[in-house]
Amino acid sequence: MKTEFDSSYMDLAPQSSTLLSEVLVGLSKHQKSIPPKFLYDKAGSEIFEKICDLRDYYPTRAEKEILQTYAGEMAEMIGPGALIIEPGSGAGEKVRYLLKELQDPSGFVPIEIEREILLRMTSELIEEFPDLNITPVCADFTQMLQLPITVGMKNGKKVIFFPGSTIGNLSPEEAIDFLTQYGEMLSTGGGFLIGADLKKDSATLKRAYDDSEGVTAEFNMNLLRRLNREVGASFDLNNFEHEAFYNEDMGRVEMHLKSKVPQLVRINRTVFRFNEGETIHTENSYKYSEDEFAELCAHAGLVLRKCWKDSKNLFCVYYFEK
Ligand code: AVJ
Repeated sequence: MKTEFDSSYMDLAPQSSTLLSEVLVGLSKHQKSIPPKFLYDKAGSEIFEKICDLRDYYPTRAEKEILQTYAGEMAEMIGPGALIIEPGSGAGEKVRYLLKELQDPSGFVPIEIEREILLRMTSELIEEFPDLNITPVCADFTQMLQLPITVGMKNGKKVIFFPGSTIGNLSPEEAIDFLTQYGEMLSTGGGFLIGADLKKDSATLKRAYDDSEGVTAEFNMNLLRRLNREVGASFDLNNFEHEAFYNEDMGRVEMHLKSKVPQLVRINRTVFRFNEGETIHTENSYKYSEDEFAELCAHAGLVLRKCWKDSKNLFCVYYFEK
């Protein structure tokens, strides 16, 4: 591992005790649930990369088309000397389109929960952009009140890059809180560049989250494997199955792990009972029309400057200013 960034590396990574306590809380609810961020351990992040290449999963392809086509326009709107902050940067594939076009960016701050993924992408970016000032932060971006203060101390124009429809994982209320909180660190002229999936027919959505190759099923089931390994859970993977559907009333795709039989599952010394057909809700993926999304962001005090869509109108990238 290269060490050029060690001096500025910030490690606020959550401990496995966080995983355990959040899972115990989630499984004690009437509708059992586990926060989607736990889907992205090393194996999960790798399976997610595969999802992004699936024919059935359109969002990544559509967003890349948008970035490829319009990164120049986006960079122009952002202007020179901006600090780019990316919560949940993952493998950091998308930010490259932007970094290539930006005029003298003052730095890049990727924030990622998975340390290995974060450090690997940082090493790659250092090779690719040797002049770029990179400050990797290993943290759960949904939990960190410290970050806006730390990063917010640096003055100058900041742009929060939030692609991939990651914002769709949050409920609208949580999304407004997130935008408001991160918006705190923006000075005037700063902004958000956000990718969000558009509303569309439920068959297309169903296919994207229940793909014919079973990769999304594998992604979802990996969570149980992780819990068995990391918090001593006793999930029998043969007794659960992947389920995904578009909940039109809520405007979101839901992903669940469904118990095929009545069963007991142990985590440490706590025993959880599952009825046949009972589910663990593992993820929401909210879909917004352009107007709905602009209105949501307005609640966080953000003004829509411009947005860009792909040629099939599947996905949208928005630029908001404070
Ligand atoms: C990374 C949250 C944007 O909601 O589309 C993909 C995650 N889950 N397939 C999404 C996901 C199942 C993805 N996000």
